[in-house]
Amino acid sequence: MVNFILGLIVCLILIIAFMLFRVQTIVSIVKGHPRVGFSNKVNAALMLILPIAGVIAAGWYSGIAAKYYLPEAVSIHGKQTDFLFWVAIYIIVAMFLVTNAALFYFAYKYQYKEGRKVTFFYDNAQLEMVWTAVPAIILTVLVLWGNKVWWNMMSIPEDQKKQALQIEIMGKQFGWYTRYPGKDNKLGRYDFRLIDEVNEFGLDFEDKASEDDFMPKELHIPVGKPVVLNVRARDVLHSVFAPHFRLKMDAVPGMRTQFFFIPTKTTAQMRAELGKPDFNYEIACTEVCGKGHFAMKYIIVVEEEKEFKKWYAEQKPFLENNPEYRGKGMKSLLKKNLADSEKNKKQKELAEL
Ligand SMILES: [Cu+2]
Repeated sequence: MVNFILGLIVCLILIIAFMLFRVQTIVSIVKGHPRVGFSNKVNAALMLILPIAGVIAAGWYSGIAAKYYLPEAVSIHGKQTDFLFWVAIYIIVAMFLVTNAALFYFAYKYQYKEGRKVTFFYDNAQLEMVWTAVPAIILTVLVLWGNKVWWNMMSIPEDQKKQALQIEIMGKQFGWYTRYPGKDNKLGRYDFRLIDEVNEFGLDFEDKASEDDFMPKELHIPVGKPVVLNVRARDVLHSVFAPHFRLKMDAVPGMRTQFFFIPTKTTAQMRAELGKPDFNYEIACTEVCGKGHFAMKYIIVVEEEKEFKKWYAEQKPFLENNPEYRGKGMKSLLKKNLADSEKNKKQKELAEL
């Protein structure tokens, strides 16, 4: 209520000020003075006050908004993208300030004065050259640099491809499921037709590479080592978003997407730096994927290589917990389906007789 009354008062003051200016203008016209009088000076002064007030307000709000910025980047490409981002922002802000300062200052400086005449020039090739060339050079540098950073992020260098840890992450309404390749560092084959309530990933256990695959409850990765996330979705579009690693990749049904990154700080280091002993890196889903979308949180644990290896060795393959799946795969499923359909066909024929 108080805000409403305050707003009303401000509106009334503005309306009264506007009416006063109108009256003053009409009076000066009646008196035979030129149309531009005091209000011309007020407008000119406002041309200086407005941008200065605007810059102060924007500076003040940037301080408040800083807490909504992305957290510190803890991946190699994350640092590169952040640097590029801030260089671009500083250039944009500097250009904005310079051009707008000129715009408002000129409006002030060349306010109406009796007897002053405008200078008319048709064209100025030098000016055109400068304001075409300067932005063109700056934009070319930013685009080429951005392109380099983009390809650094999206392509996996050959030497790191072999030693990279391959992890699969699957989005499903509503949670994330991860799979590690086990000792052979090779993720086994899968097929959606093999999915059931236990075999969530639809793993094909006729493929030897599937036999040692394991599915932990958290994503563990070693610090300073390349990691490849193989992303897929089981039902609708999801999106893997881990802001600390500047990692974001859509999980698309029926299509594998990939994200390559190298973490640079362990969870323990981050906890010590922030003074938050319960801090965790996490993944959130950034695709509005249904009612339980908010629940798609998954913890990432970054640890020293030694700890990671120890954890890795302790994990039990899926087959060890579910031995009844051993040897079950696409071939046997297709054979079974074929036999079933033949049986059905025969039964149908018998029924028709
Ligand atoms: Cu989702």
